[in-house]
Amino acid sequence: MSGLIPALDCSQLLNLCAAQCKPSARHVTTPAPQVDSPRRTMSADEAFVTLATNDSYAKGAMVLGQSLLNHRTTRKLVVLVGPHVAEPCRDALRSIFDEVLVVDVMDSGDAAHLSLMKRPDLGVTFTKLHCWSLTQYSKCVFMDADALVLSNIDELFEREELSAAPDPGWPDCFNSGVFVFRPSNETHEKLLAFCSENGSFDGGDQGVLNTFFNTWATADISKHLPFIYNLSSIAIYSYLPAFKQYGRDAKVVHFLGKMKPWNYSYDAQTGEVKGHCLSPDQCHLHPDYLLMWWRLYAQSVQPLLQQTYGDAPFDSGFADASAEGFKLHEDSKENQAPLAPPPQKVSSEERKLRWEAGQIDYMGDDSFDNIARKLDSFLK
Ligand SMILES: [Mn+2]
Repeated sequence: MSGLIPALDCSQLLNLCAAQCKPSARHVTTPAPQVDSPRRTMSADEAFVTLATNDSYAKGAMVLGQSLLNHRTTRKLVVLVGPHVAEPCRDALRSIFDEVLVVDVMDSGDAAHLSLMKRPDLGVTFTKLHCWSLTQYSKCVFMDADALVLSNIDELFEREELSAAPDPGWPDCFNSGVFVFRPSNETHEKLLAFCSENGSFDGGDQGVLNTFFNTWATADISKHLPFIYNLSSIAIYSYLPAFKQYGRDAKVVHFLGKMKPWNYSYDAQTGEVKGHCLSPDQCHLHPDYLLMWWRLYAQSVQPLLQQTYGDAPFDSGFADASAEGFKLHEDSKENQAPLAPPPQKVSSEERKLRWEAGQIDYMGDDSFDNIARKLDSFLK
């Protein structure tokens, strides 16, 4: 099953089906990025800031940084790295970012909440709070390393602290994957004190920041960033008609959730992402955005890592026919074979286009049994 069939309730499903009956060919178009753009004239006291606590997130940070460069940002690029990020990764980061700063990981220590969230890795994102200590800058935009920029977003610097987009799960909270802030030692210290006194209601930085900046939801609408500055892949599938209407305006995609683009692999020969939707609960990532991420990685980041690692082995993320992941993918395809329409092989991209054009394969891939199985997997 591809990521076609979203997690919808019955009424949404009906809306969707009605929408499908009209011919519409909405799909994500790839903006043509300017690769290897010359170094920009820079605004020295404003910066985009991201965070990488391990080598995987470092790859994400490299893709994010490169996407900002490709869209010709005029601001500086800063990455905070944890002590475990390997030296060759730091070297690669240095060729994309203006500053690579090592910070100590500051765990929230709130293990109960963290396990509740089933995201034990979230504790380390407390390191994010360090971004307030970057007082060499007057204003910054923080972006998670699992974000990808689709167009120039320098206009975000016209906003004030704390500006952010609503969280798709609870829109009265902001999502802390993209936010505008003003570095300040005073705010930094207040945040740390607040954090140690009150903990975090979700065990992560988003809980802390939302209770600290607790007037965000009501006080000043100019601090609500439009959702297109932090479009989470989960939201795409929970409100597909809105994505069809507004998705083309997306400026930042945020690969929210457990599965990240770097958890897949990429076949550079065929240009296909491998392992997408091996299991239904991993299908949150929109295949077009996932492919965009991997193309950028293959074009600009992997060659950089190849250089900094030299002869030392590293996980390129590229699929190799002999690799275990590839075999797994092939095996799972074989297991699903009886469910698929016999010999005619349709790519998931093609199926999506057909679905969107109202050409739904009711007897095959899009059969009610398949849809029901998909819904069950989300509702269990
Ligand atoms: Mn994130």
